[in-house]
Amino acid sequence: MNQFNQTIISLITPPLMGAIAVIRLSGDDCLEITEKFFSRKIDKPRYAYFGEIRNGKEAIDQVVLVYYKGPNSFTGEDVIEISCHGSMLIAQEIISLFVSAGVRLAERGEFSSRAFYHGKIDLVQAEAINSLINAVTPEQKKLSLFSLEGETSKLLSPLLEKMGGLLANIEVNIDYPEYLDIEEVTKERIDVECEEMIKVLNELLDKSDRSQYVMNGINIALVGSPNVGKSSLLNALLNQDKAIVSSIPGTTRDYVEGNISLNGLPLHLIDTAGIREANDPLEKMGIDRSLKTFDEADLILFLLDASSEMSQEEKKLLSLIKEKNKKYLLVYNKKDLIKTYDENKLYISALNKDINKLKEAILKEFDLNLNALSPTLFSSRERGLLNKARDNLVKARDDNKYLSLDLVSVSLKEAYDTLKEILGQSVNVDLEKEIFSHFCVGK
Ligand SMILES: Nc1nc2c(ncn2[C@@H]2O[C@H](COP(=O)(O)OP(=O)(O)OP(=O)(O)O)[C@@H](O)[C@H]2O)c(=O)[nH]1
Ligand SMILES: [Mg+2]
Repeated sequence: MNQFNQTIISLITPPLMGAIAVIRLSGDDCLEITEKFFSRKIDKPRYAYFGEIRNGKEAIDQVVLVYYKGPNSFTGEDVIEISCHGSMLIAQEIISLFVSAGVRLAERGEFSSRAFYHGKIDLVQAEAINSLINAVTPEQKKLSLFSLEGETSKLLSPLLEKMGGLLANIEVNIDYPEYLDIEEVTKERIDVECEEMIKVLNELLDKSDRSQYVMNGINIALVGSPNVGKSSLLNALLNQDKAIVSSIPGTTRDYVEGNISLNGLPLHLIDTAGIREANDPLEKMGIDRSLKTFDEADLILFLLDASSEMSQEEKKLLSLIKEKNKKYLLVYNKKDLIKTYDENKLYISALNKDINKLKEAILKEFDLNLNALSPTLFSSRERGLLNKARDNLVKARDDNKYLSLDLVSVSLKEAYDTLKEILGQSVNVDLEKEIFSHFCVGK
């Protein structure tokens, strides 16, 4: 039996008291079942009906009800949305009434997965519903909306067309070598086309890498010797007295974290224990933790005291940072204590909250034009598949140098299928379950 035959129901607004709560039903018999409980006949789709939901003779609530006839609905099936008064008791009573009539409670993401199965949306759009719900910055919202509206999926169309065309031509060449009027697919053509497609995929991947900063934020570790002002800088950036500041070196032991939005870019800041040769076991543990933050950081702010020379220990720390191959900025704090400045250095005063130059430097380091965001494949699933498609194309291009057409076409086909998988056109069922299980109930 088709799993979609059964009508499902769920509250689609938060499970909290509010003015209105909305309950959604989706499935073939949702109209028939609703009419058992609704005080009026529902004869027109997309029309708001005001009436009562009744359990026998007893009224449960006055509601406004809209019927969407499939396929012109979110899921592609018949859908009914009931807006009742926002008491969870009322919502529960209505839902129980429908469940007693054979309707099943929807699972997480089940409305969206039905929309996907009925071809209303592709998998990129389905994932975007979730990221749109979770968006907290305008930039995250914008990227999610591009995907939901299908703009992001369109990025793949020219690639799929080109790859499909090349594959079809190769197949004809292999299958019908005797026909002279068939255009021959030369090694040169395969090489040129693969190169072009690899370039496009690399650009998509590069854009996708950068979108991670917008979607997931940037991890920034504040590191340096004790007493250089790391905790003061954290407080200045957060505009809050979060970390303890003192003139005693070794004040911070455990790391202290905080989040800010810098011109729409989410920053996750980690203030760490000052790094030095320490005897105190607690301080040593703190220092070990500081060193671990290096690995998670997208950017390391290496703080120095502008009023003193770089110490041997700091020089060692700097080479350690360089070894990690991470983005880093040398930040000279306590600018207020010096009189002459080197124009190539970045000076701040955490104490005086004189940190604008640092903010500018951080934005420059990531070079994200947040005002000109464009559609991007940003989820980890999409990024993984993009990478796989690119690797397969690289293999096809390399195989083309030594191997026969039929072997080259194997990797090319793999790349083609992988791109289709991004859209959900050749996806396996478990993967979809994995995607939709991250959704909230009611979506
Ligand atoms: N003059 C001046 N003093 C500062 C500045 N920033 C911090 N300080 C002082 O430097 C001392 C140490 O500051 P913290 O922020 O605790 O330094 P830290 O790097 O977190 O130190 P540890 O936690 O011990 O590693 C405090 O007395 C601060 O007031 C600054 O810009 N100018
Ligand atoms: Mg500190």
